[in-house]
Amino acid sequence: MGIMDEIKKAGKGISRALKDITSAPFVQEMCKTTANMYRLGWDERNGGNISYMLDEKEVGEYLDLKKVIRTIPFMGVNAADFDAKPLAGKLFIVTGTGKYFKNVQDDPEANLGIVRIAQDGKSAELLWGYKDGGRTTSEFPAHMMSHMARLKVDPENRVVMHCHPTYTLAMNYVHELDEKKFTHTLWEMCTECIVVFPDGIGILPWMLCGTNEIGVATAKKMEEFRLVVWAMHGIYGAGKDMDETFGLIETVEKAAQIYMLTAHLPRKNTITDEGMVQLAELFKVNYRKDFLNLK
Ligand code: 2HA
Ligand code: ZN
Repeated sequence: MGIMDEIKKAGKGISRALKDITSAPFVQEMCKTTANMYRLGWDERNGGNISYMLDEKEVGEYLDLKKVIRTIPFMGVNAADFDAKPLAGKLFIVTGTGKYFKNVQDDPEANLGIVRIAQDGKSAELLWGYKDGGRTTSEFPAHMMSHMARLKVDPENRVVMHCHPTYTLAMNYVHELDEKKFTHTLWEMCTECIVVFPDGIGILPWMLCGTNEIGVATAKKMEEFRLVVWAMHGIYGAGKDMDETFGLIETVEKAAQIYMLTAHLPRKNTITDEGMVQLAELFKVNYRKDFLNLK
């Protein structure tokens, strides 16, 4: 066999060795999570988006990382205002703009994409997915800025998730949108709330979504909170993996549901602030003491 044949054979060997991407744990996790979120009614139509930072070595088992399908410019931002350079070279699996969570599981390659942030921090290189010409979520700037903000305070952060959970949204219309009061009300609704989100909930006033401005404002809150409510729109969560991030939003939504089921009824009982301190101490969580009303 000549040298060229050997090279060709080796090349084929490499491509044959790549595993089936649709069976990759990170694709499966995206499918299962979007399906769960849809089932829970948090992501009607094209509502919601997820971005999940991936390990390059792991993705390399499934994709040829040198093969860029196309370059995707960031939407909703002026190139001059937005710079994702701190994430240059990082890989993300991201839900597509205009795509329905309902459909992800049946066709992940059309509804999801794997992108690498370009060296200039101004665009994303598509490595897989968006097979019908799709692009990253319209909230990609908010996601990338949130990743940058969370990584500064928690190097293990990997996931940013946005959705429209029903009771959390309902609560936005009837409860004061004050971070301390909103968090405190939710902490009172389920015993485990202060343990699950001891850092509380940040709140942004209603703002135009899909813009650089809401991305900047979200990221600023993310320096302090893993959960940020977008008033009268939805919620952002961030965490080290899909379960943690989903669990944060799920716990807020459960508490908001209890609130909405009881807010119009005379309150007979409550979890006390002293009780919450005992919980936080037992589970050794660093909680927002200024969000309690301690004597
Ligand atoms: O992707 O939820 O905020 C649709 C949205 C925008
Ligand atoms: Zn939304």
